[in-house]
Amino acid sequence: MGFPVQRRAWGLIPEEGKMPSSAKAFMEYVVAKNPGEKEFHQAVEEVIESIWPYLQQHPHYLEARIPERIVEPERVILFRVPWLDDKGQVQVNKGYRIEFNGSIGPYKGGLRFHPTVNLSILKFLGFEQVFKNSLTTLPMGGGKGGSDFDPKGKSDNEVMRFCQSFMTELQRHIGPNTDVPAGDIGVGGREIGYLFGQYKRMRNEFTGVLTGKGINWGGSLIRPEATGYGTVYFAEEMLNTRGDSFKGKTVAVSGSGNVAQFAVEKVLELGGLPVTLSDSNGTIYDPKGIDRDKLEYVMDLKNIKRGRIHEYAEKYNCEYQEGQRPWGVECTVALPCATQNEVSGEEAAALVKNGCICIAEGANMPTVPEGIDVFLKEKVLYGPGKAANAGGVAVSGLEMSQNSMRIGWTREEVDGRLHQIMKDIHSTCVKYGKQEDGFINYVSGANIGGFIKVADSMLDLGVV
Ligand code: NDP
Ligand code: 2IT
Repeated sequence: MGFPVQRRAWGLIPEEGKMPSSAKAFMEYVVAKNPGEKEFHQAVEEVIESIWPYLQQHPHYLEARIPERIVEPERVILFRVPWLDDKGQVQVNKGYRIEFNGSIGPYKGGLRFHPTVNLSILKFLGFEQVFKNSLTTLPMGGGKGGSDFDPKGKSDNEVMRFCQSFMTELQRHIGPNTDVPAGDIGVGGREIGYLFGQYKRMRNEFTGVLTGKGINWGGSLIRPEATGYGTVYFAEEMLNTRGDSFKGKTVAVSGSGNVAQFAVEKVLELGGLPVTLSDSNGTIYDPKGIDRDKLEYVMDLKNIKRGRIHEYAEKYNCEYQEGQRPWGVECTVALPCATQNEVSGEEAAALVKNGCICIAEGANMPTVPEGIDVFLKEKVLYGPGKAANAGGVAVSGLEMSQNSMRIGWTREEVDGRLHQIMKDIHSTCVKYGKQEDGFINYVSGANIGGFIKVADSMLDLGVV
């Protein structure tokens, strides 16, 4: 396309005009440039390996240095978050916002509050978000942020003071047309409220600067449900490709937070039988099924009482597997909805051995690379997070649209759009991931499908 390319030395071996020779060589470059960021390396490697053959067929991306540019965040903001605890003592946390790629729209992505949060984790999440947001069909760039603040055991007032301090700094970097954060682990409706309140107070403007807002102050119906519902809609599409559905299927779900709760709700609606939930302490296994009433109990336990999942086992007299994840139980569908790297290679093999034919990821990067290899080798239906959990950010995009228009759509309207978006993402995965033998490699499909729109936009915008 006549793009002026300045050929520069490649990677660690400065040799004029040398192009990356392999995905492996590219990864060596990424690791050398970003030392110690293992989760970020993992996320990049998955993408680069699957888009590599496509890049060979379309070398103009390589010539314009798109791979090197796409792995470098446009901006990383790191700041101090000082706050006063209930004893009047000063506490200090780290605050982050990664503005990863804004070539197709304002940066968009959640905030995670968890003691494990660091630069590597937020860069992996921001990188994934770039491709995920592209897949949604909506105009959103990719970003992520958060803090190593641990909301567990903190009083409501402490959480509020922390959120106010966090936003006091973050507000200068974000805006409804610049960067629009939302929730993730440890950030739900309560935190979004405190964050929005402080933004509004400091900027004196009522705009759609955050999504996941309360329904009375600019939120969208179905946003709380969207990630869980979307993951199940995506899994249903995958099952449909084999003439199958959720009806009568036993389903293992991990986590017990926002995504897990609404995944269970939608599985029940579609006639499946959810049998597990978990948190960072252990798993409950209820072979009779987590029905509507039990789910209400979990929602109250987790969202209001902020209790632990073992309390479910005591209330409903079922098995509690201390320190275990759910992947040892018999199930036909698995929905990892807790966190990254929560399905090991051995656990992936155990799932397949126990009859699991479909894995759809509500969480981001929950399966380790060896686990993904198992699923692809066994040719089960495997929907990676950036495709399967895109429903959350998709409805965030719909919340932004409603805010811009200052109107609110009905549940049916938003749910209908969400369902259609998940079907469209599935079709994109089929388009770019269907192999000659008919097997759909959703990893390749999602990565290539997500990449093209962002890469082409980067070419259009020049070397910026
Ligand atoms: P929540 O904070 O509501 O729930 C998180 C759940 O996962 C809790 O049950 C938590 O248990 C468990 N968990 C968190 N960290 C760990 C850990 N290190 N080991 C074991 N269990 C853990 O978060 P969400 O439900 O919003 O997020 C869950 C996953 O879904 C994350 O990967 C997130 O990135 C992803 N996601 C979320 C979206 C959203 O819209 N919220 C959108 C797309 C993806 P405990 O209480 O013990 O910490
Ligand atoms: O990982 C994710 O997609 C999210 N946490 C949701 C992001 C958003 O902006 O709604």
